[in-house]
Amino acid sequence: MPSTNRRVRLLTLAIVALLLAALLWMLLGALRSAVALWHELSDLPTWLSVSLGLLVAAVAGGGIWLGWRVLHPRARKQKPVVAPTRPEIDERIARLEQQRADTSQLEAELRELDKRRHEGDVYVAVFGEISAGKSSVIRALAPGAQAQVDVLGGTTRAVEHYRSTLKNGREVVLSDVPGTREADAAAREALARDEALRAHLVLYICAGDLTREQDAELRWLDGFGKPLILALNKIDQLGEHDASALDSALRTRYCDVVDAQVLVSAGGSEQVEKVHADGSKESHSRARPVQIDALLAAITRLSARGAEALEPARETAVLGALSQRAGELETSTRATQAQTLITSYTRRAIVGAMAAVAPGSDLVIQGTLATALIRELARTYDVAIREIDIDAFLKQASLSLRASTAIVLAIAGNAMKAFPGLGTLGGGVVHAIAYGLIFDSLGRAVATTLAEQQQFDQVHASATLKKLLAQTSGERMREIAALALRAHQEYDLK
Ligand SMILES: Nc1nc2c(ncn2[C@@H]2O[C@H](COP(=O)(O)OP(=O)(O)O)[C@@H](O)[C@H]2O)c(=O)[nH]1
Ligand SMILES: [Mg+2]
Repeated sequence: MPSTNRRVRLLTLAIVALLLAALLWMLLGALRSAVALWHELSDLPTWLSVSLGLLVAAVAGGGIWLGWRVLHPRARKQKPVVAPTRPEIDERIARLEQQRADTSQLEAELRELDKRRHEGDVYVAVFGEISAGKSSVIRALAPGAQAQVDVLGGTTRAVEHYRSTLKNGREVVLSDVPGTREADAAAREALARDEALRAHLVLYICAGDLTREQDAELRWLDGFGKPLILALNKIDQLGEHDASALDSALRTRYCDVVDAQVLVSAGGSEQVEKVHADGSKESHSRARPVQIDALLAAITRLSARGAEALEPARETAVLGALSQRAGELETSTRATQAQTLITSYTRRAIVGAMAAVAPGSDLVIQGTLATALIRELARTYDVAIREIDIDAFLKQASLSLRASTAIVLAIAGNAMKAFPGLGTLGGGVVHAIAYGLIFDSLGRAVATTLAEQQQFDQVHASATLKKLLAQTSGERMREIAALALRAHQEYDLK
């Protein structure tokens, strides 16, 4: 007797063969129509056949072009950043403060925003890879200026500010984010990005073609709508021909992104060796010639409108970044609040189980307690939740729990063996730990759903609950065991 498997395969083969035959038939039909059309066209007057031919070519060309555009979407210009208003940010920070979140960094950023607005200076952030020549550019633009070190936003890493007067008399503050060690590259980059957001004008220094990351960075900076200058440094190293080729390649790529592109040679210094007549050698450092006139002109032109006119784009950038950071703080604050709730209810569930005169052999969720936990979690996450949905969810959870009672009890039993001290507490403790595991899992499952979906999705919560009940990582079980031990001690004292 042929197996069902074989029959299914034979049937599939027959269907595939039929489909292929149909496809071949259609292709032949299309070919025949095309040949017939060709004959008919050649009978027509020339002007008509040429027009029809052109029409067919245009339709075909259009189709190919459409396909190309769908497969190769053009790199779009960065969308402008949408920032919240100042009162919105103030309100969110006040709310976070009420929830005892650490808002000191956000407040420091707001203070810095206000401080720079009141000062009225034009801030120019000098941005670029390590060794691109940022510090050299600053030395060339502001010879002799002393660094003022600012510690911003509570970070211990510093941003250096150099005050300088341009040739047109405009006073600017140039900012540099120093750092040379690979180890702190990520922190330095984050600080440099924040400083670019706080500036009125951004000067992007590169010393060669841009990498994919630098390209993304430049486009990201453009999204804030502030004047952006791309300066290709170290052109003395490139030679005239290569410098001009790279310059025009960058111009083609970034004409929509930057407001000015200049070639510079910031100088720096080099070691030169002098050979004396007696053959002895002497080495000394020599300053390279500086070429920054085009850069000076670009900064002068783009800062001509003054700090006040450039302020709105700066404020948008800072408020946008603040909004994102406030969002991260809101998320972590809620997670902490939810965890505190879950721990407190898990403890209550454990105490309840220990106090029960005769724990049942089935594990049924303690309904009142579970309802209260879910309601409090919903309040934490600002999600409206209906009583009827909580009831339905708990009913479903109890049913699937009943089916896995043996597993949960086995896990609790293993925890007892693994954590010294629990074993001596007696039989009821296994149930107490099982309840602890159930409440901890229930709370985490509901909190995850609320956090990820901003709504109470029962199906998602049930699936997460099942996963968490089976997942008994050492750390979680240790916490639950510790709660059980403490609850037992307190319960015994009564
Ligand atoms: N050849 C050449 N070297 C430069 C130029 N500008 C800077 N440098 C050198 O590049 C290296 C890094 O410069 P630096 O300003 O410290 O870069 P930063 O890390 O971006 O601040 C130093 O050795 C400089 O002397 C330039 O225009 N031409
Ligand atoms: Mg430097």
